[in-house]
Amino acid sequence: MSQQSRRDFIKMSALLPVAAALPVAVALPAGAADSNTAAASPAVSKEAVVAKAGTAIVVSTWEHGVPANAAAWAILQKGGTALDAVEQGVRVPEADPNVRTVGLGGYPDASGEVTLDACIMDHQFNCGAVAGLKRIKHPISVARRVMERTSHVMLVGEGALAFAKAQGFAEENLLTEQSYQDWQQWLKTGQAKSQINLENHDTIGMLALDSHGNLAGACTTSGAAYKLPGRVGDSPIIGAGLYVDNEVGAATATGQGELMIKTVGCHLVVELMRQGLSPQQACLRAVERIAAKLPEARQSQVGFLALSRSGEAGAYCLHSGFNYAVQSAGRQQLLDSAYLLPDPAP
Ligand code: SD4
Repeated sequence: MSQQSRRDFIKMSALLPVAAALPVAVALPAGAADSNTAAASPAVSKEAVVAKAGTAIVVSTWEHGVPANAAAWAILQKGGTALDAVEQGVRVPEADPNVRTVGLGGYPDASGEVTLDACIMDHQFNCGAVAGLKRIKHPISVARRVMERTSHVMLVGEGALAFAKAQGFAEENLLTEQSYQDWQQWLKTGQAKSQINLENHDTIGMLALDSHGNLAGACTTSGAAYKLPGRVGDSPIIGAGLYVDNEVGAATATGQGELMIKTVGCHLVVELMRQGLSPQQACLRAVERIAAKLPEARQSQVGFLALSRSGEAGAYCLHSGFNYAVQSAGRQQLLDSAYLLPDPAP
């Protein structure tokens, strides 16, 4: 969604009295992989999104989750693993230069360098992560190699790049002409701080349950636009931007990563599900915790997305404007997340 259309969407949502309580569903035609289809008339859904028992489901953050889910679904419907599905799924926005917050074409840091954060986790607590990775288009696949070929969980910066190159990943320029122009414009405005706000936080987090009953998750981002060089958000941090416990469920997050790090947000969501809350209730409780404890919550966006081991999905966010894509057998949807707080004054 463009910044303008998201602003319009935020304004529009604020006028809908029921929006804070109910997810709004946009049913997509079977096989649709184009976020433009989200313009179809929305319908209101009171039902939890649940996959049929024993069948697969994949969920992911934002509109670019729709084509990402389609790639993941191609694996899941053939009986493939959730781990393969989430890796292949999030590679779609990583490779798309028009997705400005993930992979190629992502917003750079304040020095003009595109640096990427990603992590992946399977159903057996195996996990891998990279942070501050430059010049490699698919950080999620490097994260998987960290998980499978090293005894470590996370590699950062130059070490992560050296590892990626040793693993055969090609170096390439990730700063597209558009991202360069936008960075130049930002420099002219003389803003010293990184920019992350209600319109600028479209990390992809993806969670899948496969037909073998196993969960996996992936999260990948270019992080906060024009961040201080070296800044790492929640997205590559296990427990903050992603967590999977196959006995309970999985959660991923989008938004201002510092808030998820301070609350270990995704671990919190999974632990709340362990106590018996539904995915949506667990996401709500985590958002409420953030709103109660962190004063910056008033001006920041945070969205959690969760999937239980029985295939029920749910989400909650701080402010209006977060949506998520769901794909299960015969069903493809883009849902507006319920939200907690009124939008901050402009
Ligand atoms: C971060 N959570 O780096 C990420 C930013 C983002 O959707 O875009 N989230 O803080």
